[in-house]
Formats: sequence, structure tokens, C-alpha cells
Amino acid sequence: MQQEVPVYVIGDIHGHLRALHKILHEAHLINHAHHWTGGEASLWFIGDLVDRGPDSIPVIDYVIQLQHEAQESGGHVDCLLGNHELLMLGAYQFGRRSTGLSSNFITKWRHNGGAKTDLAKLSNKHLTWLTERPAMAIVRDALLVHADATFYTRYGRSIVEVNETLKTLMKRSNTLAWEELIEEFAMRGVFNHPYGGKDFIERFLMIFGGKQIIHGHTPIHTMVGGSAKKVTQPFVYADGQCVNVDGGIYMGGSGFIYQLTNFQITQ
Ligand SMILES: [Mn+2]
Repeated sequence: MQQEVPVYVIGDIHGHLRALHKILHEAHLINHAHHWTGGEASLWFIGDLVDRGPDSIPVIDYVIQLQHEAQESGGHVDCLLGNHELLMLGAYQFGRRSTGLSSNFITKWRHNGGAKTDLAKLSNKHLTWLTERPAMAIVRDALLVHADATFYTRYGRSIVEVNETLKTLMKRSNTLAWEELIEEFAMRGVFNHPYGGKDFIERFLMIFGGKQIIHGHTPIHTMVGGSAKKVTQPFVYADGQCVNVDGGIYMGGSGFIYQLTNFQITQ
């Protein structure tokens, strides 16, 4: 039987380039000079590359670099769209414009850890790359989404449809649509809801496919208690149907990499 190439998922980096280097180096996906050594491996970032940390733009640059390097060796690197990518793009595009629903785009972004000096560093290359990121992906039996939230279903009934709808939205200047998406994207915890969680999961997987949901967005320690510093591995819950990969790096977590395994019910 042909050996399957490894698939890795990495959680919310939030502008922490050194932590990212360390994680990738320990996983033997990069060398000391930080170049791709993962061969044909596949690496997915779960979104939220930016904000809250010191190196938002360098992290974007680095993921783009890895994407090119991986491609040259037959590998694959990609990144999902996170709400912080949207917050930053919204602040860049709309500045202090407001729809009247809530605070203006800059203020909202700054409240969520946006660093004002980053806007001037955004180039066309970054903007184009960010707006082309998919919001969802399916890899083997795993459904990859940034947020543990169900708003995705409002934008389509398949992964292709959701990704296309959101890319179209990001190319337009409909501030109300942007604002609504940013609000919905901030929701969290639905798959872990004590009553409705299981139903949300079933519905989500039925609509989009896959047997297991992999997400970030909600730091694991906020779900399980304790400090982010103690989180060193993904949090598997809902009888194995959900995997949270957000190690809470910006709150002091070391972060980690998660290698997809064949899905098994853990109950
Ligand atoms: Mn997020």
C-alpha cells in the first residue's frame, strides 16, 4: 500500500514568528535557516496568523515563503481565513468608516489586538494573498475551519460555495456585509455547547462533509481551565468528533503541531 504523506495542522499563531519557527523546527518541517524541509508533506494553518503578537506581517511573509518552498518540493502549505485576517483587512480598507451598528473598523480591530503600525506594512502582495485564503477545507476525513462557530452555513451549502461567497464578499466594499461577517466570526464554542453541541457538529459534518472538525479560534485553556502555558497538545472533544488546535500562543502557550490521524470514535 502506498504510504500517505503526512498532513499537519497548526493553530492560531497571532504574530509570534519565533514560536512558529520553534514548532516547525521541532516537527522537522524546516531547517535551522527556517527553510522548508518537509518534502511532500502538507501543512495547514488554521487562520489568525496576525494581531496580538509582535510579528504579524513577518508571519504572513513567512507562510507565503513556506508555501512557495513546499510547492517546489512537491509539498503543500496553505492557511485558512481567520477572523483576525478579516479584522485587519477591514481596518485597512475601511479605516474609521462605521455602519452605525458598532464601532468603526479601526477601533474594532485595535480592541482585538491590532497593531496600528502593521497597516502601513501591508503590501498588495499581502492583501491579495489574504483575500484569496479559503475559509474551509477538507483534508482526508477532516473538516478544517478556523472558528468553532456555525455562521459558515449562512454563506453556502458546500465548502466550495462558502469559500467563493466569502472571497466575493472580501473583494467588495459592502461595509455592512463585512461588519456582519466580523461579528459572526467572533462567535465561539458552539461545538462544545452542553445541549446543542452534538447537533451542531452532526449538522455541520452533514452539510460540509468529513468525519471530524478541526478548528482553532478558542484557546484550549479557556475550554478546559488552567493556564495556556500548560497546553502542549490538541484538545479532542465531543467523542473525538472535534479537535481544537489553538494552543493560546499569545497568552503564553508554546503552541504545537497536530498531525492528522485516521479518524476513530474515541468513546
Ligand atoms: Mn480567531
